[in-house]
Amino acid sequence: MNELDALVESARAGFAQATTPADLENAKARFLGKSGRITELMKGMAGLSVDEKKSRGAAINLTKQAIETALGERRQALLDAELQAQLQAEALDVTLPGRQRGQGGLHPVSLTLERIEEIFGSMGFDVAQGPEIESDWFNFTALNTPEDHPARSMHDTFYVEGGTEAAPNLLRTHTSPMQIRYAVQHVKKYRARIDAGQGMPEIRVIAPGRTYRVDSDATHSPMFHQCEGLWIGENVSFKDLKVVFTDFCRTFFESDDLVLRFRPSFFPFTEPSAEIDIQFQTGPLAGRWLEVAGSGEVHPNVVRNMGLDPEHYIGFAFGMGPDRLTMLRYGVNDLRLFFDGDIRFLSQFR
Ligand code: 2U9
Repeated sequence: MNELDALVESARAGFAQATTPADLENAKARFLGKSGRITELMKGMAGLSVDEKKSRGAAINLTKQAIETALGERRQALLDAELQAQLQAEALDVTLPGRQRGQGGLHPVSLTLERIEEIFGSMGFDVAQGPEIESDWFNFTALNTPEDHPARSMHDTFYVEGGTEAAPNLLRTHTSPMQIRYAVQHVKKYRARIDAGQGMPEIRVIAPGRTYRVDSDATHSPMFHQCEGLWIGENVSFKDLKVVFTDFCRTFFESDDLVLRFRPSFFPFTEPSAEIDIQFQTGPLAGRWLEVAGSGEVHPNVVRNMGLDPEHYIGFAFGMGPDRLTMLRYGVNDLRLFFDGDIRFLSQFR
């Protein structure tokens, strides 16, 4: 290989070693720059004859062109590599699923509460909401619950700071205290009319909401929901309770042939009292008696605590667990699923 061919080879090797455009410019300067190898060769022709200059000059020019071609190829190769790297770095996987805007939905128990409110609303019931931290008076005493009743023990009820020993504060164990509050307000509003013997509009209210008891297993959660109802007037009987609650259950479960059973029971705040069982005639739960609520005629002492004369005013009350109604409606067998917060479970109900 002659000296000029060797120079082209050495330039190719130099360019190949350059891995960045800056490297390549440095390599270019060594061969094609002002004091590079080609310039040196040109200067070396000074002592040659005219003919020798002609042929040597032509040979050097060819060499220079070959080096420039090699430089151009390497430049392009570096640009291609840079583009490839950039494409790879910014690669988009168009097969990935798009980012979805999370669609919210109501909790299944909230759906049940809305349903209950709508059905009782259509029967003229007001919806009352109020404090979850209650006084012992509203939660127990006003509801005719004796001082030594086991529900008042710390094993069953969460007591909280802020009260006194004589009047402790607690997390309400049912929503009945809200109905007492509602009834007391109502009676206050119509006091003059009541005292004048003109009567008052009937009290018709439901109280849905969170309640708390020291209890935790597959069918009990320390926080659970309740919805209680109250209808007080001058002539509201157990028959009215049966009609109202039967209508509610048939509408709620969308089952016209649903059968109800009122089983004698006891609650301090109602007398007489009854547990309410339902029986589906069709579907997966058909034939079994399922307990859904407690109920009864409001105890005279409780009517008196509303500020009314139990000789003139009477009515019924009931209490049910929307969590349990939701389980029955959707066929869910573990209450805790509702409160674990697993979105995969909860999003199935919207
Ligand atoms: C007032 C007077 C009486 C509400 C009632 C029940 C019977 C009852 C339970 C059902 C399942 C609670 O959710 S549960 O654990 N409730 O059995 N509740 S009568 O009685 C009242 C309410 C308000 C002023």
